Amino acid sequence: MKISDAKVFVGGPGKNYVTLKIMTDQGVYGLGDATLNNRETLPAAYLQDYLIPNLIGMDPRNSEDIWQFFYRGAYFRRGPISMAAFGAIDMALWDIKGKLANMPLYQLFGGKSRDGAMVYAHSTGVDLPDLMDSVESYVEQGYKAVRVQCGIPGMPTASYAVPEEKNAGGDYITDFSGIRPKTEIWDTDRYMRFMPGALAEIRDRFGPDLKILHDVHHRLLPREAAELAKAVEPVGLYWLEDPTPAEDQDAIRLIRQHSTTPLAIGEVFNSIWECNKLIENELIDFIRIAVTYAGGITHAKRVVDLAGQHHVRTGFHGAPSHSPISMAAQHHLNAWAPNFGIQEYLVLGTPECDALFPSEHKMRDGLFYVSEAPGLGVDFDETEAKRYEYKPGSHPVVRLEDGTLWNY
Ligand code: GCO
Ligand code: MG
Repeated sequence: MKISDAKVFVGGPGKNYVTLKIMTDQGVYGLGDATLNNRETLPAAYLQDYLIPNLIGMDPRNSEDIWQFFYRGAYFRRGPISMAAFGAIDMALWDIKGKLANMPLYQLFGGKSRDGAMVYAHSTGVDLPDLMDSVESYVEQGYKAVRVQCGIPGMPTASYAVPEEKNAGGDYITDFSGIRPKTEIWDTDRYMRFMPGALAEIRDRFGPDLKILHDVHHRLLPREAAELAKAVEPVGLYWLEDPTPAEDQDAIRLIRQHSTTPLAIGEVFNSIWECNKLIENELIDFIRIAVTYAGGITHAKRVVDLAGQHHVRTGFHGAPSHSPISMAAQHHLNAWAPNFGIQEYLVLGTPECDALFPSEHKMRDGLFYVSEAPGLGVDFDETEAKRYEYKPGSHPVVRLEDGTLWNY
């Protein structure tokens, strides 16, 4: 059996999804997602210029050897661009494997450990009452877990994941007005004065059962993060995410020494080599890698297995920049993983998105149920895809009030 062709599509409804389709000489095809948010043309070029010409003629069943060929064979290893490109190939090869076996992917991992897998939604508000309304609407829809992000009184601009004004809608992460980013202004003191009390009010209003998550998005210094983690202990957060920039892993040790608040980190990691020490030293509670950015199912599964030996649960990244293809790969891992924790899930199910990526996967009452279709269980409609093209966009950049550049 041989790979006969592979194509890359960039575009989608309100997102630049990078979709890979691998064809075989036996008619079976597989799908992968190489979307690297706001840098989408780069994994697409890596696929087109280097990986696909090597892929043609390979036996698609040898997904492990193909992964090793691209990873070890690249010489310059890792990094988000190459790992997203390998990740898409790997997902597509697992999709083919599942279709050949006529089994949904979770069966190839070892079957189901649960029926519905818990997801969390993003609630956000320009201020606390606005955020409370947003949480309320998710609770009413049956969600068991929500991430809460709130506008900070006196902050000069909206900060991470907070709309500029009420009901602004739109995409709060990507600005599609061009390559040059807009600027957000950040003030740690205002954040630190406000956030612990706001989280406590959310807990009081919604009671003990709701799982509350909060993403600091890399904004604090290690000592500040330890102070926050300690201050929010009475709230009983499900997790505190990315309290400090992920490059400095000793910072996590400092936070850990001062607080028992559960820590989640890893959405920007690309390999096991960035999280093995954090996991082995049991410094984190949740590992946030994404199947796309961490080299596909083959590599992500190694991280999940290592994490399982150290009481670290999964909390795969699921920002809206991931297409339903990589989300399906994660949902299959979630159905299987004995150390599954939670899945970040943003409702992708617009009619346009469903038309482009048809599937039978279902979300109900805050739990995700994978379909029984073979492979990933998601298709890709190439006719629909013709409606979309690449639109340049950017993440915002963050500065302090005096102009110093900070972490987005
Ligand atoms: C999350 C993430 C995202 C990132 C985004 C960047 O927890 O979902 O922090 O919101 O900001 O993926 O492209
Ligand atoms: Mg995050």
